[in-house]
Amino acid sequence: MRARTFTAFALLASCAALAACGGEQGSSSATAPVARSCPRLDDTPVRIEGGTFAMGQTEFYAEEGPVRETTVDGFWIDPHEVTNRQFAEFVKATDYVTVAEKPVDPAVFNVPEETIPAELLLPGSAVFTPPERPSNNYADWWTYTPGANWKKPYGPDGAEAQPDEPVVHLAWDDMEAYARWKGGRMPTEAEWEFAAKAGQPASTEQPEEANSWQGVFPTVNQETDGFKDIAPVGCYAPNANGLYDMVGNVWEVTSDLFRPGHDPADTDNPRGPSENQAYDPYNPGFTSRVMKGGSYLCAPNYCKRYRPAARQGRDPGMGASNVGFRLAYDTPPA
Ligand SMILES: [Ca+2]
Ligand SMILES: [Ca+2]
Repeated sequence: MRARTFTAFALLASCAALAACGGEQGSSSATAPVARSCPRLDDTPVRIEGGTFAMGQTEFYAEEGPVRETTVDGFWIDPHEVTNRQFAEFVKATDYVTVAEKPVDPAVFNVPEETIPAELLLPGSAVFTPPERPSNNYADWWTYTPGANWKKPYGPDGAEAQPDEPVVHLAWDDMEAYARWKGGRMPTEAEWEFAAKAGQPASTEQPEEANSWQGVFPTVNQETDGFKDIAPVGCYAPNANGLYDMVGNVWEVTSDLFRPGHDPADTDNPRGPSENQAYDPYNPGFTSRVMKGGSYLCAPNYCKRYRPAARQGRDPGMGASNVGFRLAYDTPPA
């Protein structure tokens, strides 16, 4: 198992990327919370026929452009984010222990061991902890929390992970291990975005049918979409491909390495940049993966990333309380 590849600084920098960017203030109208029904979903992967689509978007953040016609071959994809129930089946069958459940190797910090705060060496993960006062400093709302892991997504004193909620706090190695066991693989960014757009025009508004953040992030969470934190999968209407929560709820990690912007020439089943070309300005010195679609922390005043084209880099060495995934398949799973 590869050790977590973060420094204390990189931890915070990575967390910035989870909900980052945009500076303008705004607010959502304060309407009554919507009561959601969340039916138990079928886990059967959905066939996505190959096709060509306009990948990327240019109205929001530079890292999402340019828009270019992109072709993707057919594949299958999970209808919803991988859930705690599904991940628990994997753990039960394999006795797998996730990265967040293991002590941290001091060597990964690359500083004298005596300078490392002791709590950063305990097993744990990054948890969103809303500040009491408005802030534009991500360090005010991300906390490395010993004892946080996929079973305790809000930390040891928080609620238990619920079976039909998306699994979070996984590192890249954990996701890959699950994929191997399941007979699937991580989707490419192009596959994920093609499946998420589902032939619809590029969206520009905060969607009603997604778990995002209404109110002024990070202090006022109006919960008008029915959920303050993570929602079970399937509480919002599926997209035209029958896929749930592609936008919002939790970010979804893909197989592509991250760099800001798309290569305009790489349009036939693109798989992202090479390791030499990859670069994540929020996480310099590490090779981040692309994550897609925003999370329950995306708000109009801070992170308009509740869209299929939205993308940010994800430190592969550790998870967070708003990052999950779903699998793609080259053949229909048995
Ligand atoms: Ca919400
Ligand atoms: Ca999602």
